[in-house]
Amino acid sequence: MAFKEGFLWGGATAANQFEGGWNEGGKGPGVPDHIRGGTVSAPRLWDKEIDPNVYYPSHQAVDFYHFYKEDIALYGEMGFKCFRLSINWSRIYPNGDELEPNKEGLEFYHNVFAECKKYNIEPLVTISHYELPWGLSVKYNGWVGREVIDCYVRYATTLFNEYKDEVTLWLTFNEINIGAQAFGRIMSLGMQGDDGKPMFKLEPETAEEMSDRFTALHNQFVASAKAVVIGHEINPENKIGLMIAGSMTYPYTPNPLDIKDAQDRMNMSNWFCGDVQVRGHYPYYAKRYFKDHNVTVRMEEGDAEILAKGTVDFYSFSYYMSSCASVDPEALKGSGNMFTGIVNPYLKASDWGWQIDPEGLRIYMKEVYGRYEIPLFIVENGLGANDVRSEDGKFHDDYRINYLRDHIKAMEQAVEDGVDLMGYTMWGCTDLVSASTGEMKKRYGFVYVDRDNDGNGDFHRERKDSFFWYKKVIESNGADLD
Ligand code: BGP
Repeated sequence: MAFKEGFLWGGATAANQFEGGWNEGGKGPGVPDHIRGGTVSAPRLWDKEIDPNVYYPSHQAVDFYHFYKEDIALYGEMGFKCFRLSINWSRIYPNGDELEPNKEGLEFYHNVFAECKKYNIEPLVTISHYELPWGLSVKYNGWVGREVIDCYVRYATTLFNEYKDEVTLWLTFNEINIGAQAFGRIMSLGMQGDDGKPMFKLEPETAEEMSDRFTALHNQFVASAKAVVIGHEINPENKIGLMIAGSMTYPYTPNPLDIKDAQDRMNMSNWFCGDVQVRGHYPYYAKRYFKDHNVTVRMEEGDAEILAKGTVDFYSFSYYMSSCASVDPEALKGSGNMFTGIVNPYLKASDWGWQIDPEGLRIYMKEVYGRYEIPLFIVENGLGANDVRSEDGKFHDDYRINYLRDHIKAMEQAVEDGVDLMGYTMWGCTDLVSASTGEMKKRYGFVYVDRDNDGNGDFHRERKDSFFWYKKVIESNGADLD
């Protein structure tokens, strides 16, 4: 048996894509509440003012806020050991900088954790998953403002104290390395955008803009490190992890220049944040990168000590796809999980153009484990697909089962190779809103939700074929993948 006893099988979600109830229970607006839906070809737009006549996917999302009992019961039925969710920061601190939390918001998650307990499901909580309170975005240009560190620390401390008896597994930030890329400015760093313009900045950044962005990311590093220290003080049982958008970038050819290009990309888009958060200091290659791009990161005295003290307990990551790097300007570009790269001729792509690469998961796990030697946790993996109801009225998502089976097999091999893996939470276990495109049509779930791209549907839930398959996988602790 490859997977150890107590292996944490489950599913993963994020409040802004799942929860809805955007202005209920005292919740304030968050950055995602200002972002419209889109598609691959029509990027999501960022609005300074919320337009009451426009549909914003996060406002209702798939209404976990009202369906949480039903959703968690379905997870119980599948036998989940673990449920990854994020807490919506502006549900707890509506504007982000209040001194006292919103009691009704705290109560909501007590109720959620009580449901989890009924089915022996362990919650894994992301403290911040692309959900900065709008108030902090406006006042400080998001994480660019050093003040946001204190707001985050107050928020995280509230959570550690409040849920001390309910939660011991935490992630400080979702996919923190998205902030190391220009497209992470709004979504990950909560910075202000250009009114009515795409949330993913398409034009190249100036050196000044890059300096702001890397300062914002630095502030997240400091905030995370502080939270790790406090979280351990409040409850020594707490296990607090980082979370990286995991990516494998292969050299497109054996041309040493392609190899160096792939290495540079892996360094700044993947390893950089992990190096800071696991090793407790900036890696050597960051200096050269900052110099080449005229970037000045505004750090303060004492930050280095904080980073060194607040290193994480485990390395969690999302993994969907891989890509290639090439210095050849003619090489064909593909689309992907916010990272784009060169198309790999050995791989097939999903309907959304993400290149499917289970073997890449095994390679990635071995690379990460060799580098850090701390436990890994796969907290996102899955296939976004357009599920169509069959004539018999059901959802026969064998393509999803195939994708998941191949990835679980690869993960099993990595464990056999000697990698220490804590668990696996499949992304979007209940259909939810896509982060990159804002679509509902791009579905990941074991559970179907009646909701479309324009906000129509009554939210009722249905089990897909993959639901019954995953139940068997969990029951057999990964031995039965048929
Ligand atoms: C990750 C995010 C998730 C999730 C997932 C799938 O980057 O952490 O929030 O959405 O990607 O991406 P998408 O929703 O764009 O298909």
